[in-house]
Amino acid sequence: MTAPAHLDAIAGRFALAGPIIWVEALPGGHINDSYRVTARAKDGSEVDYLLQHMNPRVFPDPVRVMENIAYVTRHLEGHRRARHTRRDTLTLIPTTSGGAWMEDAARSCWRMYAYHTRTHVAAEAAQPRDAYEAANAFGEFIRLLVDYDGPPLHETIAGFHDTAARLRQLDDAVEADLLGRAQNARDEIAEIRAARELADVLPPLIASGEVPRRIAHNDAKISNVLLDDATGEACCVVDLDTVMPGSLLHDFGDMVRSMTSPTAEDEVDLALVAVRPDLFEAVARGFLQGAGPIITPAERANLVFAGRLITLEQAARFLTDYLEGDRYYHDTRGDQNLRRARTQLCLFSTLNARERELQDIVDGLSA
Ligand code: GN1
Ligand code: MG
Repeated sequence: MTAPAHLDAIAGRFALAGPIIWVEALPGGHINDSYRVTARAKDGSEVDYLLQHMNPRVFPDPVRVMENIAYVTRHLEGHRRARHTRRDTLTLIPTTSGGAWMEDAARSCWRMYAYHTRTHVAAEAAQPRDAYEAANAFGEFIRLLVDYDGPPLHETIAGFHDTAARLRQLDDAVEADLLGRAQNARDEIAEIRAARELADVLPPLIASGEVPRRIAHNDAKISNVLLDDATGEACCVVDLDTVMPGSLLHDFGDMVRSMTSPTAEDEVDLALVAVRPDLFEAVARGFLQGAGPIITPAERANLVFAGRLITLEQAARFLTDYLEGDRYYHDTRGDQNLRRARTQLCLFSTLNARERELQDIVDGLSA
C-alpha cells in the first residue's frame, strides 16, 4: 500500500535521521492509521519509523493520551537501562521543534515512534510459545509499572473497562436502533443480556482494594506485542493508547480472549473457535511469571472469570458499534462488527463451559 503525498509533509515535521525515502501504509489496527516511514541516514543506511495518526473520534483529547505514553515509556526505559528487563519499550521520536507529537491543520494528532525491524505481530497465537511470550511481556509490563513515580496518569477514556456501562451502551444502541440492524442481532443481544450479572463481580473487589487499581495496558491482545522474527521472543509491548489506571484482571482477560482460540477475532467460521487448554496454560504461566509476586489472592482467584468477562464486554462493544453504524471500529465489510461480536460470543460460551478445567490449570501453576 502506498500512502498519500501529504504524509511526506507530516513525516517531515519529525526529527528523522535524514531525508525521507518513502512512506508506506501499514495494514491492521481497528482504530488508528499507521505508516512506515523510511529515511536515509547520513551514513547512507535506511532508518525506519512508525508514523501514526490518532483517531480523533476515539481520542478526543490526544494530549492526555500522549502525556500518558510519554510518562510510561520514560519509566519503562529507566527499567530497561537498569537491566531490569531485556525487553524494549516504545520510543517517541520528537518533532523538529522538540514536541512529543504534532497537530495537523485539522487539529488531529500525529506521532512518530522508532520502528522495530525484524519483528512481527500475530493476530492469533499459533502455538503455546507465542502465547507464553506475549502474556509474559504483559505481566512484566504491569510489574515494571508498580513503582511508577511520575505524574499521575490521566483516565483518557472514561469507564473504559466498566462492563456495566458497556452493557448500558448496548441497551441504548438497541433502543435507538438507528439503522434497523437490531433484528439481525436478536440472539446475540439476548445472549449478552442474559450474562449481565457478570458485570457486578469485580467492582466491589476493586472498591475494597482486594483487586488493586494499577497501571494497566487495557488493550492486552496478542497483536499488541512485537515478536522477534528470529527467536520468537516478545520484545516490546506496543499500542499504549489506553495505558492508565485499571485492573490487571482486564489485561489478563484480554489475553484469554485473544490468545486461547486458534482464530482471529473476526473469524467467520465459528466451528473453528475454540479454547485450547495448552494455550490457556501458556497464557496463565507466562503472565504469572511475568507479573511475579505483585499479584494478590483475589486477582489470582479471578483470572478465569476475567477471561469470560472481557470476552463478553468485547462482544457488547462490537455489537454496539454494529448497531450504531460502525463508527468506532474500522469495518471493511459492512457486517464485520456483527461477525466479531458473534466470534466473541462463541468464545464466551466455550469459556463458560470449560471454566472448571481452566480453573484447575490456574490452580496447578505455582504461585
Ligand atoms: C481496539 O487499538 P486496537 O485496534 O488494538 C480497542 C480495544 C479492543 C480492540 C479489539 C482504544 O484496539 O479496546 O479490545 O480494538 N481500543 C480502543 O480488537 O478502544
Ligand atoms: Mg489501540
